[in-house]
Amino acid sequence: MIISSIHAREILSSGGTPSLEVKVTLANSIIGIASVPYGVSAGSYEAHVLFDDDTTRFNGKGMLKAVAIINDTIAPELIGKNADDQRSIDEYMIKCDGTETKSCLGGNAILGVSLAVSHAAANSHHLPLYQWIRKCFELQITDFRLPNPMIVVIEGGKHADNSTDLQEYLFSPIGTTSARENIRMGLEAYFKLKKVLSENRYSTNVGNEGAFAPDGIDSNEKPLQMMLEAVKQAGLTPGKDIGFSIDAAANEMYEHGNYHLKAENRTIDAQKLMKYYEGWFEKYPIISVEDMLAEDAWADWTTFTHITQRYGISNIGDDLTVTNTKRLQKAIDEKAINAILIKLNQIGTLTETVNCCTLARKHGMMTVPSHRGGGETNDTSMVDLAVAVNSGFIKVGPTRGERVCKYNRLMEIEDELGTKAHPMGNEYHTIF
Ligand code: 2PG
Ligand code: MG
Repeated sequence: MIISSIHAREILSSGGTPSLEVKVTLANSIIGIASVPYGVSAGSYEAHVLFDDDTTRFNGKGMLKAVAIINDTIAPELIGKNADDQRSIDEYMIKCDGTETKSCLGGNAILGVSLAVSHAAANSHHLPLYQWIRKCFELQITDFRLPNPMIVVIEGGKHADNSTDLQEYLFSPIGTTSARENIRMGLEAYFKLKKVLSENRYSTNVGNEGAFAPDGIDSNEKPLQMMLEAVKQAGLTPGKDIGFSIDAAANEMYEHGNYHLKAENRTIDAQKLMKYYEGWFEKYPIISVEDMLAEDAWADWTTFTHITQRYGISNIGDDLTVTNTKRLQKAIDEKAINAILIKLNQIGTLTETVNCCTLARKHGMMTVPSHRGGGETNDTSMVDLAVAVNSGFIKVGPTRGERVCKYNRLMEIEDELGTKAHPMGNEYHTIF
């Protein structure tokens, strides 16, 4: 399993701006290929994305510097090493970088190599990536509990600035015992939502993630009303077949200690915002919420976790925790969350991502691997990761190639595992 070459190149991400693809070749000629996404509403504590900052190309967003770092700096160091030693390869890159946020080599460069190495090793062992992740990290998990889909259906915030202040409203289908069927139910309700939007005279154009981005919506609650109507029109039972989820990406609404709701033309403090949300918990079948408060508002997060727990709702950290075990440990200590979003590129190596999932599991927390907003790619490693660690959900947009390939991968895994797979369904809270 000796690495014989590592080659990176600049590719285009879903937003039309560059990203990275890395190919690792082993001495036995087996290859592993991975590409790296990045976010639009990235949290401040995420691993550094190394862009070129050369304004003559892609407005400075080129990735040729990261490509050169992989080909000229990282590759010579790793050639000759054993691709099976994922942990030591990742640790070696972390050490070479030497910074807290991977600002020297770039989190994007490091993650590209980390993932491509894992794909090469998995291929070499003739194992699907999810099986290899379990094996190489010696995860003590034997069951396969396939994640439910968490499907973005309406988007706003930084992903569609003409729409709601909150970034994402999602359908979380939980009603069937098949990942494939849950995906189907979620998408059928999404199609009905298009009809409901039109009936309410809203545009059905879409945002970054392929979810609807209704123009000129003047209430952040309105999407929930229309989602309820759509689920009913699809012949499904809200809360039983499909729960609702929200990602406020509240940091983007946070201004000088308050939250600015532009669509509603008002600015409110955290207490009022939490009351506003709680009103929704009374009326709608909300099963999980994410980043409902700013990324450093720790005390408010703790208060909010108490509120969500009363309603049996998962309070998910994303920008708050950035897949970082240090921030997750703080969140555990402060009881700030009870579930965590997982994004490989937030931390920058497969090893640290798996460590974060393991810490979350140890504390009974559901993990939710997620796509990225504007700079997504066709890479499906996040799905294999979700299956490897028995995540409750995977969060992905409803349409567009770079999103549906994640659902297609999940369905492929379900087919492959056959009766060995037990989809999460409504047991997503439980850690298996
Ligand atoms: C989020 C993500 C994905 P972005 O906030 O959860 O939807 O958005 O990748 O833009 O940070
Ligand atoms: Mg988020």
